Amino acid sequence: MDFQNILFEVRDGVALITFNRPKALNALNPQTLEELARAVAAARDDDAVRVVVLTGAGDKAFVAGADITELQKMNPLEARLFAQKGQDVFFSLEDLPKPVIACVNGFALGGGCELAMSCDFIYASDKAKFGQPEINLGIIPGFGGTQRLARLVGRAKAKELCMTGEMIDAQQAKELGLVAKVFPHEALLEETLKAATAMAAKSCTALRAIKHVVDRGMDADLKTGCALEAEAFGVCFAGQDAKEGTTAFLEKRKPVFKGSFTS
Ligand code: CO8
Repeated sequence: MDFQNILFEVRDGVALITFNRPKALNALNPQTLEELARAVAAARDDDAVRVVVLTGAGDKAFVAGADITELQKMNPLEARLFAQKGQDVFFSLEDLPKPVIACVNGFALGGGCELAMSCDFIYASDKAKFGQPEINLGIIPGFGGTQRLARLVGRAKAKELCMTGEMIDAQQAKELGLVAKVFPHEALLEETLKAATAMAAKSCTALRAIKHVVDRGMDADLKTGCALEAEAFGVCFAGQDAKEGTTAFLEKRKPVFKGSFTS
């Protein structure tokens, strides 16, 4: 695949997408967003990809936001379309029927924080910093930040972070529920890939069902969410993985899951 601003590699069932503009702290320009959209589609369509990991090149940043050089030149219509493009790409990550882990190795600011929040969960380096500093540029988050941050950390804290532009460290982000785990900086990628590879060996039917039910259930009332869960629980039994998992337990052996994301 022909990419200039990202690296895309697949190993042991895991697609690793690396934002690769370290001189601009991996800021998202229109081309990078377009390449991300193509990489997500490639990960979706390849049965060999069972888990996706996003990270940033270099030692300093995951993604330091939308590219401010580009923002500075935009008229209202261009800004509206760029926001929509980013939101569409981030929704494609949420809609991917495979787990997506954000491996946040440094600054995750503005669009970078919004990108990480569109993943299923975030593993962060102890040097990572999170924030929505758009207020300092005279604008607001445009890639879903006002919405996803409020859903993850609560309305008041989200408003405080967006209104002050304050940066928080990985430990604070973990305490707020934004980050799932914090690792020493040097160990982050290895630990994330280890977790991703272990997840890649699990039932993809069950992984897809968990993602679907948690995401759709969060936007519904409890009874509707539980009804979705019961449906998806039943669907798990339509594939071979449920039989394999329960049988392997009773036979005291490791299960071998063969379900496919596309069937
Ligand atoms: N865009 C473009 N270039 C950037 C960005 C960025 N977001 N962030 C850093 N860079 C560049 C710097 O300009 C600098 O380039 P150069 O070496 O050519 O001068 C290089 O990266 C290194 O950065 P610094 O020298 O500033 O590094 P420091 O370690 O001193 O500071 C910071 C690191 C704190 C991360 C600092 O670079 C910073 O504050 N960056 C901007 C962070 C920010 O405001 N992000 C939000 C951007 S707005 C946004 O994301 C909106 C999303 C929704 C858009 C909706 C569409 C309209």
